[in-house]
Amino acid sequence: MSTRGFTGRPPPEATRTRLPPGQTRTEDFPVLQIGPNPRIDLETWCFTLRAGSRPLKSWSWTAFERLPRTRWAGDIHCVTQWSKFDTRWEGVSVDDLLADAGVEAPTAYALAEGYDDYTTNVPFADLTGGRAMVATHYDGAPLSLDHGGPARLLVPHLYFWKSAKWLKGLRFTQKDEGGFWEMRGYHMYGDPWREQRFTGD
Ligand SMILES: Nc1nc2c(c(=O)[nH]1)N[C@H]1C(S)=C(S)[C@@H](COP(=O)(O)O)O[C@H]1N2
Ligand SMILES: [Mo]
Repeated sequence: MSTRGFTGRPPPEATRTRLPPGQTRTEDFPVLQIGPNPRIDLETWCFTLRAGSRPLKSWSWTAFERLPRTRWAGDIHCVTQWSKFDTRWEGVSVDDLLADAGVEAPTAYALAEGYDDYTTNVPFADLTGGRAMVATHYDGAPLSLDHGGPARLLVPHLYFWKSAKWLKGLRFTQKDEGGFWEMRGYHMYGDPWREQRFTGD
């Protein structure tokens, strides 16, 4: 049986235990972003790890494609109150990126940066230990431009604004520096289970 559409009935127990507080399940995959889609050419696409302004390592698309692959399936939660269950992703784990770069995290914080100049901060511990990837595939197909292709950050245990689309790089920062939404009132961490939507939550 499908659960399409809002019926006005409370969600079944199985759905309820998977829904963080204040969230509603959606079957769609809404597209949310601050501006138009950037133009990205795989020939010039480049992903860079930086410590402050110092580049640690860059990968071209060809080099990136040779990295070990990781799969993850599970639920994602947007601060605008939709959750989507059983999403399937594939990409390169941040652990494998660090290993390939031959570096250890020089600081405890990171800023993810998109090709549209969007930024969002995530503690580095939340990006490692298999908890985050640079996703290139969704549901078995290359990630669409609308959803952040060719590569986006995926940090599914935090609200989805932390999953920066059109990822250009990760920058280690000395302090926990707020990104685009964090500077505009969103929570610095963004745990959906603790309903950390806004500053002070
Ligand atoms: N580069 C970039 N990444 C971004 C955004 C953005 O504006 N630019 N918006 C964020 C927000 S607020 C959300 S809710 C999700 C939406 O991802 P989706 O469009 O794939 O659902 O992307 C996040 N990542
Ligand atoms: Mo969002």
